[in-house]
Amino acid sequence: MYRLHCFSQSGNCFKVAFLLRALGQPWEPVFVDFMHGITRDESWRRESNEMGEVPILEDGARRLTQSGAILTYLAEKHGKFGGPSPEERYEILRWLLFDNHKFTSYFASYRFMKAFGPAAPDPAVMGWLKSRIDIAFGIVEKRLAARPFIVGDAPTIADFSLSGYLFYPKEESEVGIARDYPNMDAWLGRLRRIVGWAAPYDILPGRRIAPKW
Ligand SMILES: N[C@@H](CCC(=O)N[C@@H](CS)C(=O)NCC(=O)O)C(=O)O
Repeated sequence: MYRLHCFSQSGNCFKVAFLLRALGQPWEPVFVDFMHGITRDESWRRESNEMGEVPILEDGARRLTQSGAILTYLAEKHGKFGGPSPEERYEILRWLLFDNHKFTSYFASYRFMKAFGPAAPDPAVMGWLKSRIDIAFGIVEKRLAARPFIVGDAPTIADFSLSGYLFYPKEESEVGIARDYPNMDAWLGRLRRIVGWAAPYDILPGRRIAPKW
């Protein structure tokens, strides 16, 4: 049985949970009290992840972190969603890196400050992040005009990675995907139809928090 260290607000955790479900693999959640700062604790870092981050996936004695590495591990191990050829696998890696650097990272930071931050967000910081989101989302929107999934005709872990934060309620970010990004909106609809998909707050542990700012 896989064990996924996670919490409900984390789209990075959702990426892994969604893949485990789509692969039909049983897993149990291990709740990480991120909102009360556990991942900044030195002993947590020593015992769980020196990078101070979730998700963490336990597979027996093996412990993996970084959602991109975890998705790659699971796709290879279970022979699904990892791309059939070396060319596709490099293409998937290219999009995982883009996602971690520019797509998820800016959007997740923006949403966190808007919905869960300890103080009202600084408009200058939010404006800068939003400009970076607009560029990254524009790139994916254009990409999806020509193909149903990020790498081609079938879903891969690149789709699980890029979409991880986009299934959360719009009120948490006020970024209107349905209004501004029709190709992404249709793509999210296709991903929702993958057997195993469920809304993040229905499958990840931890209390739901109303958006604060
Ligand atoms: N690139 C990492 C990002 C993970 C990440 O930033 N996780 C958040 C929770 S969603 C976290 O633990 N952040 C702690 C921090 O940034 O200090 C991944 O994809 O796993």
